[in-house]
Amino acid sequence: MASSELRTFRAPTMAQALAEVKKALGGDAVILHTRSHKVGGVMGVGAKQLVEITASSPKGSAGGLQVRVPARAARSAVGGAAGGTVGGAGAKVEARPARVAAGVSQASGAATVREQAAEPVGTRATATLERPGGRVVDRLAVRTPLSPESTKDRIILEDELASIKKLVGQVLQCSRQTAAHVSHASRPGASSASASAVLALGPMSEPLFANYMRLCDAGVPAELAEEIASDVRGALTPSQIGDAAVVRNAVLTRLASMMPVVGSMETAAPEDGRPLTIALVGPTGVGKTTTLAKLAALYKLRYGKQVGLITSDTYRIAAVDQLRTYAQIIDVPLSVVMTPEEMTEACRGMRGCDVVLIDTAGRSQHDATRLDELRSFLEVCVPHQTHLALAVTAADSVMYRAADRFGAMSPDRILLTKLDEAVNFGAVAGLCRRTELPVSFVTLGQEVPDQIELAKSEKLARTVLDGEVVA
Ligand SMILES: Nc1nc2c(ncn2[C@@H]2O[C@H](COP(=O)(O)OP(=O)(O)OP(=O)(O)O)[C@@H](O)[C@H]2O)c(=O)[nH]1
Ligand SMILES: [Mg+2]
Repeated sequence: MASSELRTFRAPTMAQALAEVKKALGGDAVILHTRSHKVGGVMGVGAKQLVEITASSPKGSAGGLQVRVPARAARSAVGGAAGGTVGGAGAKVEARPARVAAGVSQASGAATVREQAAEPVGTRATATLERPGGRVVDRLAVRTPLSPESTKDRIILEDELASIKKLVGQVLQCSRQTAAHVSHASRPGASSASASAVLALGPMSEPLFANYMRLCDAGVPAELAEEIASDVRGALTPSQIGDAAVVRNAVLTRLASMMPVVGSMETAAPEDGRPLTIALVGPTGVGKTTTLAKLAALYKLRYGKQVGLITSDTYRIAAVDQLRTYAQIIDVPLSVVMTPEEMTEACRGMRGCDVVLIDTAGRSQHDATRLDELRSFLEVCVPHQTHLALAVTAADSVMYRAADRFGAMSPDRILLTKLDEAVNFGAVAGLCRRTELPVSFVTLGQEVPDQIELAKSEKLARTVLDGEVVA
């Protein structure tokens, strides 16, 4: 190629320089060299970028650089065109979209600039540059500006942007979920097994994920939260799973189903002819005596039943006085027993009552001897109902341990106390799953005879999910 056929074009941008090339040498001009450098300024300050292209007309291009663009890169660079693009070693080529795309000049072995039909662009690609001998000399960054000229281009570009936005959103959500899972897994009490189970759940819709995290924050055991999320995801359609209200309802329903309740205050006389005999057991200070007084008042005042009270709590000095005061206020008889034999006797003495309520001494779940002793009292009075009273204010692990140890008393229901003081309620779901027992009552304050309610699954579920007692 004669040097007289070479021409050098300079412009502030590659696009402008290419335009100059095309204007002077036509669309089939061969690009032999490009470079960009800064000119002017003082010690680099105020210098301006200058792009320089050395090109020749097609007929004198045999010694030029051959440019090969991988098909995929070329497609993304020119919106589907299979041709290559232009440039020289280390060059950046900015071509006007849909107008200038590049192709490999197979015949000449040099890079050429060609006019192409309108092609949507807006992406970036790299091209491998080879000299005619096959040696790779550089990679070419191809960038096309986001300035679509036709409506069609704009629509395609908008579509592409929308799908990129969606993809980025999914990636962000995924990483948020992973981060949340990891932080959840690193909380005290979260087992590594449950952490890996959480991760196995995979991406969730935003509303489902929010509810799932709420359950975890509320203290619902991880495996139950996962079960709920997984069941809800399986039960809802793709459009429902994105609807916050639908997801919340589904989560509440599933959560409620995990917390069965007794549902009514039994008042019918038992078939064995004895008075309906109800015992309350549980750890110290959970509210057994107070709740017993509330129940006594309910049976007597609301249902007009003949009520008798028995207490075996003679360990705490004020315990008997406490119950005696309630008994006097409600106007019901009270028997105090110190041994199982006395318990048998007291039960016999209450045969004329409709309902006999038995208060027991609070026991530490760690005190096996005292627990055995308690059981010996219960064995002789054979309650029709044994409520395991647990304060929701206790740490989850304490409640679970208490539920395990008091299992020896054969409770047939759980009575939840101090909901008014609790800050989260998720352990209730764990308790129900662990014990497979329904909840009988919830208590919501110290006042006798008020502040006791029959437990309702839906209310419990909302209390758990929202973190506050539902009125
Ligand atoms: N905030 C609140 N306090 C309660 C509730 N129930 C009971 N209490 C209070 O809890 C404290 C202990 O109540 P008790 O009824 O004596 O508890 P207990 O389980 O009988 O205690 P022991 O017999 O010592 O094992 C008292 O101050 C009660 O007023 C409740 O639902 N909410
Ligand atoms: Mg007591």
